[in-house]
Amino acid sequence: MKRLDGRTAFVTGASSGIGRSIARALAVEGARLLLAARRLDRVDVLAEEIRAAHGLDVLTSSLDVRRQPDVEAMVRALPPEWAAIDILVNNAGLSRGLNKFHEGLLQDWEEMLDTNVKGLLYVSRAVIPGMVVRNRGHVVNIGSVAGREVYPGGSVYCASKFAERAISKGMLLDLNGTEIRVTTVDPGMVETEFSLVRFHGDESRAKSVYLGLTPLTPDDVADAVVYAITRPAHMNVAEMVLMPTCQAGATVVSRKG
Ligand code: NDP
Ligand code: 8X3
Repeated sequence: MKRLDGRTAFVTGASSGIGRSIARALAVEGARLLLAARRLDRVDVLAEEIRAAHGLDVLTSSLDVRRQPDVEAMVRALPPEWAAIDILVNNAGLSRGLNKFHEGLLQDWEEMLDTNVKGLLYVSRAVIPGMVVRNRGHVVNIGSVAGREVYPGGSVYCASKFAERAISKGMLLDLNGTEIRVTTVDPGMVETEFSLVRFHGDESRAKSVYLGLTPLTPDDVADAVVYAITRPAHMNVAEMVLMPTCQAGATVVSRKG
C-alpha cells in the first residue's frame, strides 16, 4: 500500500522543472495523475514514462492557465472517475525579464500576472468547490522566496509571488472548518528552465544564474511537496521555505570561484 494510493492529483505546469518532478514524486507514492501544461507533447512523454514505471492512470491536457474559459471547460469535462481531485498543485508559473521597474516591459508584466496570479485563481476556483462538496482535499501552491522579499529588477515577479502567498493564506482562512488543507511551498534558487524563460531564451545568461553554487533541484522541491501532502489528516503544513545552503535571502547568495 502506497501513501497516495487511490488519490487523484492535478499538477499544472507539468511539462518542465518543478512540476515534472512533482508529478514523478506523486507517482512514486501511488497517486493517479492529471497533468497539464501548454506543451502537451512534453506532458505526454512524461505520462508515458509514469505509466510504464508505475502502471498508474495518467490523464494529460493541453492547458493555458491564463484562459479562464479553457480552465473551466477542462475541469467540467473531466470523466467522472477523474472529477474528484484530491490534490491540486498550482505550479504553473514564470518570470519574464529582470529590468528596472521604469524600464519594464508591459508584455512581461502582463504575462507574469496573468499566469502566476490569475492562472492560479482560475484553476483554484474551478477545482476547490468540488473539494468543499467532498470535504476533502489538499491545495499546494508553489510560491517563492520572491513572495517574501523583493529584489532589484524583480518587482512584478515578486508582486505575483506576494499575491500567491496572500491567496494561499486567504484559502486557508476561507477553508477553515473544512478538512481541506492548504500549503504554500516557497523555494529559493532551483535550477530548471525558469531562468531560460526569464531571459527569453538567452542560455548563457540563464546558466550564469547558477554559476559557482549548488542550487536546489526540482526533486528537492517535489520532496517537500510530498512531505506536506503525506502528513496525517490533522496536520497542515501551511508554509515551507526552501533554500539551497548557499542562499540566505533572495539576493544573498555565496558563490565559489
Ligand atoms: P520551468 O520553466 O522549468 O517550468 C514552468 C512550468 O510552468 C512549465 O511546465 C510551463 O509549461 C508551465 N507554464 C508556464 N506558463 C503556463 C501557462 N500559461 N499555462 C500552463 N502552464 C504554464 O520553471 P520552474 O519549474 O522553475 O517553475 C515552476 C514554478 O516554480 C513557477 O511557479 C515558478 O515561479 C516557481 N519557482 C521557481 C523557482 C526557481 O528558481 N526555478 C524558485 C521558486 C519558485 P508550458 O510552457 O508547457 O505551458
Ligand atoms: C524564483 C526564484 O530567484 O527569482 O522564484 O526569487 S528567484
